[in-house]
Amino acid sequence: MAVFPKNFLWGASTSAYQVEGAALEDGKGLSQQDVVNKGKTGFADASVASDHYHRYKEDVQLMKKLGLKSYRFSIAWSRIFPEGVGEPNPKGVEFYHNLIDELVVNGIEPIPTLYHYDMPEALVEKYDGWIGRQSVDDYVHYADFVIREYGSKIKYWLTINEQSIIVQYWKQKNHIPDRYVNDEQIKYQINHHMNLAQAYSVILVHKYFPDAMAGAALGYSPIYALTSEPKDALAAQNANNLRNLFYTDVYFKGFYNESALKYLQDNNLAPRMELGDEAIMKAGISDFLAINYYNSDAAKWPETGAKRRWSGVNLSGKKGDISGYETQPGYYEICRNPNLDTTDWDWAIDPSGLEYALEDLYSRYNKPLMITENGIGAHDELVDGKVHDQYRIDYMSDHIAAIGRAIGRGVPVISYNPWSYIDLLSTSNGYQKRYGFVYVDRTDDDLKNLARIKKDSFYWYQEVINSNGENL
Ligand code: BGP
Repeated sequence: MAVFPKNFLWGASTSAYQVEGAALEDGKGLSQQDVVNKGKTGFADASVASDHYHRYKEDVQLMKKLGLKSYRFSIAWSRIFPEGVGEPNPKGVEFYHNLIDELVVNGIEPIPTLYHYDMPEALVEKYDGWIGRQSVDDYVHYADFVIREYGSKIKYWLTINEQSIIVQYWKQKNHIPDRYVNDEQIKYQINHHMNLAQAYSVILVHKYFPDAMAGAALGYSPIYALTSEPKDALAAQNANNLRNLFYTDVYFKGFYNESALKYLQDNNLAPRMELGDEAIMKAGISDFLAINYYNSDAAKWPETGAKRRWSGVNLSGKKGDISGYETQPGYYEICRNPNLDTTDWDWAIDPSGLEYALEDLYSRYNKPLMITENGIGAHDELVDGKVHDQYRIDYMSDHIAAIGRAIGRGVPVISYNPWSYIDLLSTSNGYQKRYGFVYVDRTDDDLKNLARIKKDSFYWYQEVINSNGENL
């Protein structure tokens, strides 16, 4: 049974600072990720990454071989405006024209993301980046230029990548000046500024290119109740409000989820808003939602007297090393789901969760959906010139089957752009955690030759695309 529509956009994803390198070349300014990643010990930084800036033509040829119908990438704000504002950098502007043209000529739909964690460092120095309200105007200046410049070649614009994850891991995803590091309200303030920026970019796409569509790419994990105890069901609902609907309600209704906002207000965490902000959010309603789906979560009712705790991480790649789970007193506590296996980084593997998310989101908002990330981070090994990544094939084939089932029940899914097209700088573990269909021959401390090597999953995905999702 052919469930995937004929024009389904089989694709893959990357982001600028994780793949491009050339961090200070051809006039590019530093981004906050160039700075944040320099501070991580034991991992590569963003200065060379996968050298895509110099090898984009070779990379696009490989994409063509793979059979990609779409490629999701991000535009580095600091390549276009090295100081964040002012005059555009011609070489930076030219690079994305070249990349987009190369994709189009090879029959691959370019899907650009305007912002993927990489605020220009100059604006962090000037007014603390997204913490400062000026960031909204400067983002609009950037987005206005980029949308006009490339818009005639673009059908789908992704506005901001993963506001939810930027809130959850605000210190890793932003260069936070020292004086704010204990101020947890700041993350919701950053998010509020991003909501305005994201709404404005939707408005700009509609203004200049009424036939194009725009939406955010959201890190999205459905949340199950740990047990059938009614209190656990309530906890799961609360967690869904604060971790998911807090974003999607803004994108599609133009206002914050009431339960989540009230909880933040009661705990002095709510964003400060100005008169007229809601009108901006309402004017910039998204055309679709793109989700980055890796795992589901579970929640239970927190114990009386439980203290607030924020999300922990696993930075070792050894199962069980996660440093803790989020607790919001009187609201929810996130916990491990005993029914699911996890990756080496403790991310629960749950294809049904993707099906659940697609159905839930479509029934709430009735807007088309894209999958702009999905995949498994692993310690891939290059042996005799080959990478046998059967675990990646298993992971993706189960997730694609889940998408097929959701489509079969009427959910309009436009694309599948798994993470990642090629190995790149993992946000948490450099080159020790790989995601690509294409192996890049380098390690964190040895650049080697950066050669591109097709993994087993490359050949498998080629056949998936070729059969339009029939042969998994
Ligand atoms: C998403 C990001 C990506 C990517 C991916 C995997 O949150 O949008 O940029 O890196 O997660 O995360 P990690 O590299 O930490 O494994």
